[in-house]
Amino acid sequence: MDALVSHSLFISDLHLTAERPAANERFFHFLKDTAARAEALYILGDFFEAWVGDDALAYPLHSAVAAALKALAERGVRVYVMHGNRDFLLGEDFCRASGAALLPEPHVADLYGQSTLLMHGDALCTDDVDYQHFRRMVRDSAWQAAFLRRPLAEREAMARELRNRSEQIKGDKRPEIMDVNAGAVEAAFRRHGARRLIHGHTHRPARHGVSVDGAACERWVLPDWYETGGYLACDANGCRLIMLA
Ligand code: LP5
Ligand code: MN
Repeated sequence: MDALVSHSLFISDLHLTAERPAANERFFHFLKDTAARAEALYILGDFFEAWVGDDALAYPLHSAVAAALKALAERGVRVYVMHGNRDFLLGEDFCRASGAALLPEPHVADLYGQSTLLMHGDALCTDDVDYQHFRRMVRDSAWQAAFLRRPLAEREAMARELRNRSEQIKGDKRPEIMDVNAGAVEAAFRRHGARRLIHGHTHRPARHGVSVDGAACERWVLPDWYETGGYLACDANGCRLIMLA
């Protein structure tokens, strides 16, 4: 994207962890080489592999990531984060340390005159009934307050256990139920009166044309960063999905 044209960037599903240093390095380069030329960077969830509370800012990787975002924000790039299913406990301390503003989910942004609905994407996977049940439990504020009262090491151990269970359970789920439900997508377009939706979570990067009540809408799906990573760049002329080499 032309650096001189005002544009905004969208990323998600980086799953940053000290166990995948190559992906972390790719992200730090992306901030310097690419995001620094944008007017806004939107991080639409699952930025971290697992976030068990803002006291996890003490980890070297987490503080380095927050500091790098802060440096970007101080150069004048607006930085936004949205919760994903891995990092729904990102809170005020993270925002203060990173200079990022937390967006509610869903959020409608005015992108160069085009109303654009932003989501992580997990809420659209309504066929994954077990997951939606689990989601309601962990998004409950009383559940979260009780979880956050536990010691950090205990929360980490629970998150690890949950990750293992999730991987096992996913192996038994049909791939279709882990994708978005077409009816849920249409309902989201309708409810928010948007013609464009950007989300991540499914790790199936693509642009889908969707017709909603006769109106042409588009759904952009962001890539994960396990292998190469990539981002969506939008300006007044539209959006482009760019995979990193
Ligand atoms: O992220 P992805 O694509 O791998 O999988 C998701 C769904 N899984 C999850 C769980 C996350 O992977 C792990 C989140 C770590 C968060 C840390 C903070 C909070 C810690 C809370 C500790 C209790 O979101 C997966 C979906 C998939 O997306 C596709 O959409 O299918 O959903 C599941 O696998 C959930 C199961 O279907 C149902 C939940 C079973 C609960 C088992 C309880 C085990 C508790 C262990 C705690 C000690
Ligand atoms: Mn996700």
